[in-house]
Amino acid sequence: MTAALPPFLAACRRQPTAHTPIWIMRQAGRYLPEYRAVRSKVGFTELTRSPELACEVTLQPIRRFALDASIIFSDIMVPIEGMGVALEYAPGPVIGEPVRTMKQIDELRTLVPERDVPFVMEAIKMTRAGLPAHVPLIGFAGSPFTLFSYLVAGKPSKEFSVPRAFAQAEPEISARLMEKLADAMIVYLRAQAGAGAQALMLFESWGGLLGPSDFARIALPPVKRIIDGLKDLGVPLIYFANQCGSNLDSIATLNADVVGLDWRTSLGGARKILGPNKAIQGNLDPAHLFSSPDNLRKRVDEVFADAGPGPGHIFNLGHGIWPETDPDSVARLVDYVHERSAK
Ligand code: 1CP
Repeated sequence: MTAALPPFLAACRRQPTAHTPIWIMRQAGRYLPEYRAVRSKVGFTELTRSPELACEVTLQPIRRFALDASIIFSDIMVPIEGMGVALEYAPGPVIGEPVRTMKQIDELRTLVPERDVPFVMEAIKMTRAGLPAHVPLIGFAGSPFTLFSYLVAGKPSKEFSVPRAFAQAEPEISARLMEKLADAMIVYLRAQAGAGAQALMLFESWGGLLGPSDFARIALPPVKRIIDGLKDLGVPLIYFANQCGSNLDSIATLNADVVGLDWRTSLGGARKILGPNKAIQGNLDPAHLFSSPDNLRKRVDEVFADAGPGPGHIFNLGHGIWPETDPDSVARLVDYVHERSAK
């Protein structure tokens, strides 16, 4: 007899669950005093390269809250450093030399995860061993367009006008870079699954900057390549589509199991476009964690009402938790989601 799937994995497969599972994007991070204590001793890069410390900060939110999933502590730029790109975190990624020529793309090292970023797989193994059985571990990577945005811009940006202009001016160079990134993320995510990651998530943090036709032409093909390149693993694939409410028609064509949505996008509306074969994840506004306990419950009720009664909803924020958030508010959120959805 096989044991019942943990609620998070069951929801990824749109199976009924005893309660709606919840986890929180950036759940390991600066809003937790215990994370800040670790960070006061080591830099961010060192933290990502130490399996012991990455494991420790990954487990911190799991010890504190009744979360239904864990996400390995790392950053979307870690494999990019593994491909030979020098960068610093300040706190967002700043690239020594932005990548804008075919020559630079050709010179990017072909990622061999076990050689170039072995500490990520070590951290996954240690964390899996330290997690309770009912809390699955999520591995992740950045989407090619999001990674391309940082590589071409060279630093974080609100509008990413430089990479967006570059994608128009240099479509062949752009497509080649994103294709190379897609191939690297396929081997990277496969290695994470091999080390014990039970679901894999792609962060499309900046694809929402593109209008529907550019999104379909530029951002979508390399994502499709990744998802099709992982499907045989049999682990749930989550595509976080930040601010992509206008791009759901093309996202519906992906073979992803779960689509993550931000708070500007209606979960119910998205379900209609995405169809019955995809679960949804989201989408409380991180600002709502600053409201009174009563109002927070009302906002959570609204998310549930929007998502509808069917299975296949994973509760989450619509984007990463803010560093100023009170951890007690997170505890109230997690407990209320469980209580309200208990069957
Ligand atoms: O000072 C610090 O501690 C560094 C801040 C920080 C942290 C905590 C960075 C730099 N990265 C992280 C961890 C991180 N990054 C996680 C941890 C796992 C968890 O969720 O608990 C994850 C999943 C990421 C992924 C990531 N990095 C994304 C995609 C998710 C999203 O929020 O859209 C993006 C866009 C990045 C780039 C990045 N790295 C760091 C920062 C501050 C940023 C954002 C920069 C920007 O705004 O453009």
